[in-house]
Amino acid sequence: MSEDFFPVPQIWAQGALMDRAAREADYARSIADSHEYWMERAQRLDWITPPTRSNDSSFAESDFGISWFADGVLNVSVNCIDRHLAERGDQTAIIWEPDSPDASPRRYSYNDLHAQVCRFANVLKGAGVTKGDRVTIYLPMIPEAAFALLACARIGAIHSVVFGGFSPEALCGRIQDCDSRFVITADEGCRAGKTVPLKANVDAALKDCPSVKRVIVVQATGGDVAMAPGRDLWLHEEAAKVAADCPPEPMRAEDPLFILYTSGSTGKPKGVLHTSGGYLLWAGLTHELCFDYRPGDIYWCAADIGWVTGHSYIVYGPLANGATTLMYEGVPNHPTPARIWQVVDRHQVQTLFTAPTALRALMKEGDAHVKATSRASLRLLGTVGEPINPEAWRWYHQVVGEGRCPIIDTWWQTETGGAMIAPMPGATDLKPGSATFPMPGVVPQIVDAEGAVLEGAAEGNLVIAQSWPGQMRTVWGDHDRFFQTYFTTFPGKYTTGDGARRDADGYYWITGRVDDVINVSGHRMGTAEVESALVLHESVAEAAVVGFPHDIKGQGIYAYVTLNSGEEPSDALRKTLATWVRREIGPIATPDAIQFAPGLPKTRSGKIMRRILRKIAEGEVSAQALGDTSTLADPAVVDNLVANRQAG
Ligand code: 6R9
Repeated sequence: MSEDFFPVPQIWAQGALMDRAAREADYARSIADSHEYWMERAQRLDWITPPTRSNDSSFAESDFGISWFADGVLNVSVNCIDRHLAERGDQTAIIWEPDSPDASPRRYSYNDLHAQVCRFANVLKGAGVTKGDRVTIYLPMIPEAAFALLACARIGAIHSVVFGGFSPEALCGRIQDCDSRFVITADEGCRAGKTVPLKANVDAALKDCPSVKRVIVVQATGGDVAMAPGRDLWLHEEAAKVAADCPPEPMRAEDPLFILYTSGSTGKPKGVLHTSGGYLLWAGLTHELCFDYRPGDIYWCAADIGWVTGHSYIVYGPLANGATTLMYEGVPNHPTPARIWQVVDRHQVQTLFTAPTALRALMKEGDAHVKATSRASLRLLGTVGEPINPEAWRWYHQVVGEGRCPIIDTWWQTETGGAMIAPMPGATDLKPGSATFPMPGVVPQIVDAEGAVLEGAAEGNLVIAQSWPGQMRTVWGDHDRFFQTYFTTFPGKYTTGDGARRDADGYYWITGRVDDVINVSGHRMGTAEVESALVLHESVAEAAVVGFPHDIKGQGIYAYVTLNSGEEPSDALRKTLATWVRREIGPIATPDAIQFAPGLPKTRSGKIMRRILRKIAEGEVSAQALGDTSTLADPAVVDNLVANRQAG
């Protein structure tokens, strides 16, 4: 890894929110005077009843529970909308850039946002949604996606957003898991010039979800879709019938705000639950600290609302801070690799927040597409989702930002609600590839396999020693799974599932997952999920899935498949299985390579030795690389695997 050093750039050296000394002092206070610190920070929100309590959490089994600001009462949508109206009602809250560069962008002021969200909230109420109900949202990147989240928050409904790229099967599972009776979708989505049949996918999913009573459909493309009488409602028709004002529901700080499903090392995705007060505070605070947002800035987080980054840094964080947030319907490199930079110029974006996988894809197309645009408005460049390789970091810094913008590499997870380890533009000297230092109140530790805390320069498992406001509160419907998954590997600490190194200067470097989770284009994928999908196919007896290095995606999906006896391996079957997984989960889960394996390397106790499968997928096939295979039940299996390796 690179050990280069990039001091705070000129444009941030003065007038930044915090300089280095201020950041250090703020952090020290957040730990030493935690209660006072968080009581003060809580004032950034508008409370109906201000909290008197701060952190009441424990990671110990005996009194396990996460709770912040428990006696406070607030409404999240009021904090994101109403409280800004007096001062900036006419300021743009959301800029929407459509998929096609030929279509017109749309702008919504905070006043517009208020009316849109209130109407949407009244439509939901009219459809029978009440406080605490789960509402599944399956939408493309259109403004109504932001309105839908905030409309749920306004009436105290719990939203569960399902990424628009997921299949009907995946959608169905997520609707069933949280027993959702309401779905919000659109006729179709539009991405990279192609339409996505969202309503048709919902119809397919709902065949196995009899609990769903109402489907609210946004007219996005105007495409022809079937509407089930008595179940499906057009949003625009219903919105015309209701008032443009909707009184906000008072919510306790620990009332649920949303569920978001994410992959873990076991088969079934987990419904990560976030609550109202702590989450919003964390999203807003980290948005302010990491991006040093200034009134008037145009801020663009190029994520999808289907992932936590979209929740925290397109919607909740920026809107809580009264910012102007840009939502982009399309993909960064369509219709040309210059598209992302053209959008920057078109809207004079100051802050751009994207993922390493997008940068690698754009980098491959050459610098000319970047240089054909101005990008003079840019002051800060953010990244999230996976470790950024120093080469992509440098390209982002030198070619995109022309050396003047800091790279804010934010490490965090769906579970953490917002950034945990990240630079601040005025305070942090950067090292390419390092997420640098913890946010206030975050106590990262590096522990060895036995859980011993390593001090100073060290490498090992990354854990967090105490709670922070944005921490997830539970796994929906399975509190024990929450405890077992995150707090038992290293008792008394939150296990992140990531490995990390801390260098002699105290900088943190995330080295990637240490569990069976892989990161494909910044999307989390449990290998077990792909395996479960494969073994559902009638020809498949057993499957083992591992990640392997991929130039653009970061990691690709490599599947070893053992067929049922009598089944013949063939290229056609390989294609069938790839399509099968795609249909079961979604395009992001499509295997990049499928290798038919008469047998998998197993220990005598029947455990698959993934270490060996990973090495072979990586192309490391020497006896030395494969290591000790003597504990395998049948060491000859390995020779067959090596001989039949697929080029990923
Ligand atoms: C926000 C988000 C979480 C996993 C996480 C880690 C990886 C995210 C990273 C990063 C290195 C960064 N990850 N940001 N690794 N540097 N800046 O991505 O949430 O989808 O839950 O993924 O992504 O492995 O554990 P989520």
